[in-house]
Amino acid sequence: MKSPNPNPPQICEDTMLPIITTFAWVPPFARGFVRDIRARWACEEVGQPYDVVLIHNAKTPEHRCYQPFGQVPTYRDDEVEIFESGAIVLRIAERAGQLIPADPAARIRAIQWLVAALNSVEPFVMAIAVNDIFEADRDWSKARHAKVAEDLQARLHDLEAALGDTEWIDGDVFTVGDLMLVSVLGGLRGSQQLDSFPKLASYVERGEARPAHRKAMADQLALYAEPVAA
Ligand SMILES: N[C@@H](CCC(=O)N[C@@H](CS)C(=O)NCC(=O)O)C(=O)O
Repeated sequence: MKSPNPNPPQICEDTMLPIITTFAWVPPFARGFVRDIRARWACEEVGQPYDVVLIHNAKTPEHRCYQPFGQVPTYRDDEVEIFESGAIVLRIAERAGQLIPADPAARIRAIQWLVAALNSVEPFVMAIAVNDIFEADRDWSKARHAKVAEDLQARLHDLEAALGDTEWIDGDVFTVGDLMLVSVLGGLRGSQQLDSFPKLASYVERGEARPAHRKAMADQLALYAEPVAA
């Protein structure tokens, strides 16, 4: 295995469980939104236990060896160490042979939706979060809100049309595509952005009601309820 990191988190030899790396602490507004939720959720869906390694600072050279952009999550198992939540979810699914159809056409459609979630939907979700939360103190932020919201609404309109009346995005089977779409749309939790899209809103509700999502979310929230260890 090519390991660019001289000090990667070590798989615990007693358990040999995959490791998900995430932040030891995040501000209250970010709790429930940190992207390790995607890896946790995928593990819970396929019944894969995992260990969590907490980091206090992602911008160190050591962590950047592992995640070049100094972000979380990262993931490591007995064969790979990778970053990017999309790649991580795919790895967990492929390793388990679950959440990803065996039929080649259905398989690539599931991957297509995972990529669409990250590449065609998430930028619009992030744009409004960046404008309204991270850059709320800039003098242009309030003026820019309407345009960012308009762009997001247009994208949600198209996504709702693509979903139609199906239970999941490609029919009646829940795949990595749904996991990522629901997770990305979950970034709008607490806003009114889904109010005009009842089908999308129930789709997110269905996804987040899955026991695996509930467990993953509860575990992330429990982590941030704890005082930070030094
Ligand atoms: N495309 C990356 C995005 C990772 C990302 O934005 N992670 C956030 C936490 S949810 C982070 O580490 N933010 C800190 C930063 O960017 O400095 C992925 O999906 O894994």
